[in-house]
Amino acid sequence: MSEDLWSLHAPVDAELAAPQALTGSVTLIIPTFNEAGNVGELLRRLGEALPDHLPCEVLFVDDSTDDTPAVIEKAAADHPFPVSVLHREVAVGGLGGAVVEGVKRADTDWIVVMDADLQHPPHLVPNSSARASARARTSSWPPATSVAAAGPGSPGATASPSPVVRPG
Ligand SMILES: Nc1nc2c(ncn2[C@@H]2O[C@H](COP(=O)(O)OP(=O)(O)OP(=O)(O)O)[C@@H](O)[C@H]2O)c(=O)[nH]1
Ligand SMILES: [Mg+2]
Repeated sequence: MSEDLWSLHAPVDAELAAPQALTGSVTLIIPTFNEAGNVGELLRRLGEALPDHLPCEVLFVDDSTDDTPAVIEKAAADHPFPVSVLHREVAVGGLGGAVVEGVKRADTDWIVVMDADLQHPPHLVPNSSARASARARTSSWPPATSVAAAGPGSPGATASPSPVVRPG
């Protein structure tokens, strides 16, 4: 299967098919539940994948009962991009509620939602976000903030209000 599900779900468009320059800043929202064994490796892979010029921050929204927040905080010091963790004592809404909480706090142009369990390839984040950005530029409905979500097994694009790209 192609790594880029955008191309599987969106109409083929020469402009969108080509590598794009991403316009704007990105918040990576990563919901976590007991991912202490994965978050260090995930941040390491993100560090390799995210280009220096991409204004990007990582926000973990955590409902864990293990030491995931402490592992994130320790690993965060090793990365050039801002990494923060919001630990919720009460997991209102579970996974979905965590994503909503992250979206509320993000103030960047773009939001990418990805899992912490290493199922979503970080190296697809930059270009997939850029393609969402390009699509927004050619769209008739300019969203103030658009959402690019990373994840396998779900639609590559939705109608509105935001373009959704899933680079996993
Ligand atoms: N904050 C928060 N994160 C959650 C919760 N449940 C799952 N997650 C996280 O959400 C992401 C997706 O969860 P998964 O259990 O991997 O879901 P999935 O990918 O659909 O299922 P698998 O195919 O079994 O991996 C992971 O990063 C989890 O740690 C929750 O209740 N709260
Ligand atoms: Mg998973």
